[in-house]
Amino acid sequence: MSELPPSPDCLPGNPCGSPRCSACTGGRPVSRREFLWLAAAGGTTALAGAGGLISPVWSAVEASAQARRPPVTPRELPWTTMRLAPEVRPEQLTLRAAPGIADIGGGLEVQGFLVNGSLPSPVIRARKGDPFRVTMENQLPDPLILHWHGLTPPEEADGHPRFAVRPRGTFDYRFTVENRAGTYWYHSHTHYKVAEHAYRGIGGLLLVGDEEEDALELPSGPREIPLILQDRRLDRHGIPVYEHPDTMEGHIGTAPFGNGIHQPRMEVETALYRFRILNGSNARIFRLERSDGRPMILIGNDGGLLDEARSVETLDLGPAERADVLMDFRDLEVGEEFFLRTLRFEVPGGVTHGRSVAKQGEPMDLLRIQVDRKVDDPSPIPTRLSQVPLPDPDEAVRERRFEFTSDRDWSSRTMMTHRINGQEFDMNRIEERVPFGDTEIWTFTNDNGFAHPVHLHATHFRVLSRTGGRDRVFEHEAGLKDTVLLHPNETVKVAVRFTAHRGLFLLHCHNLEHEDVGMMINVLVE
Ligand SMILES: [Cu+2]
Repeated sequence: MSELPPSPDCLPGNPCGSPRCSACTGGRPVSRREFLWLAAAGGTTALAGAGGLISPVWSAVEASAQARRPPVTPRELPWTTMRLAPEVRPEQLTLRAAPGIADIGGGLEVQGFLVNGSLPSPVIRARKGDPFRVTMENQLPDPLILHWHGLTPPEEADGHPRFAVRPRGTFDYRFTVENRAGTYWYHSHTHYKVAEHAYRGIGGLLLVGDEEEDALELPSGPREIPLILQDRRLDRHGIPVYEHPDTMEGHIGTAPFGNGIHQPRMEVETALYRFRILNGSNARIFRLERSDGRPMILIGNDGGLLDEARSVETLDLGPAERADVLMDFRDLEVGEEFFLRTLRFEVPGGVTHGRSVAKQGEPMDLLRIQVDRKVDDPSPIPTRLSQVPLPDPDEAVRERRFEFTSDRDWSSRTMMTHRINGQEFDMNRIEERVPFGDTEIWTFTNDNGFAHPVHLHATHFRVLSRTGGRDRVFEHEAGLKDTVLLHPNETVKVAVRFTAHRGLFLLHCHNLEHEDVGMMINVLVE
């Protein structure tokens, strides 16, 4: 293979992460195809490399091993008991990201990118006020930096892509957890690689508790279920693949995954459960409901606990959004089963890529829930939950507008541009300067055919209004949010105030293919 030059954007200590950059790939061209999930052939990882770096390649051995596996249709594969990720504390913690073999259910083991060997990545359980002392070791073939999504650490610990460390590098995170009780998470923020890293398995929940939450005596232990919902595409052997990433809609899969298990199932008692749900998909929006027709009791979202519990029939969750939900199984009988599923919905004004094998808004059963044991559970369902520190729009001193636009661009490598205010992400350019402590009104608009989950680092915002499109603010958008779903033709207004730290942070689309293509800008809080 021919040698590639280093990318001019790739600077020492500031790797660009491009698959076309020699410094980031070990000097050999790396095609998208080489980043497929790989079938595990006899436990070998089949990693080859150049320049001292490892890069996964689809070796002849693996290709033939895969060819021997009989083709399957996803429906032939069983529903497999879902595992829960191991829990770790954020003190003296090492998170090692490396290629590894993971069981994805149905008798299949595949190679993914794992944190501490686990799919999904470990659940980090922290308390407000905890010291957060985490060392990330990067044993991936790519540069890597982790972002603590929803936490508000200082700039140097926020996981800006300019801090990505090269393969075999490490990064130390040191800060104090200042956030309210809530369902947060962590994922790769390596520019150009966010989508692929998430798809291959880098990503875990980060659950913060505090005294206000303790007083509610919410379901815990085996009745608190961290749940990462994702979709992936399977090849004809049932292996997840990340092929032809769709830079228009983003990569939408055809198969449901819960905590890394394809077609997950779980057994429950006749009790009250708490589900900490993350939509960890690259691009798929879920409209969640219980197939048994019973409501879910929403107690929290991106910004932590809500002011009071809300009974909801359905929940729209875009990529990166979270829902903290109580599910009451106490009036079910042993033997009953139902699904947590996503309903069919239309994205008004939405465009579907003609070549897509999967479409946004198609229905899918996500998690099969079976009642296997009768117990007595007197747990109360709390109504009042929390004092939410909301920014007051009447105190706003300034307004800003952010236009999310998408266009075809045949001259670009990705064929598409996704931009904010006409800008494609440049690591070294500051688009917005925001005074620390000021309340502002930010307006997000989207006049093209794709949904954009809009995510802001370093603070949470309050959703004030949505006009056009779905034309309302939903129950699950009460309280504080760090990600808000912007459908085509929608205008969403939020109240924002940065009170945690000054520094350089990000505003971006959390459709991961859109983000990688450059739908991201730098925001300097000063
Ligand atoms: Cu987007």
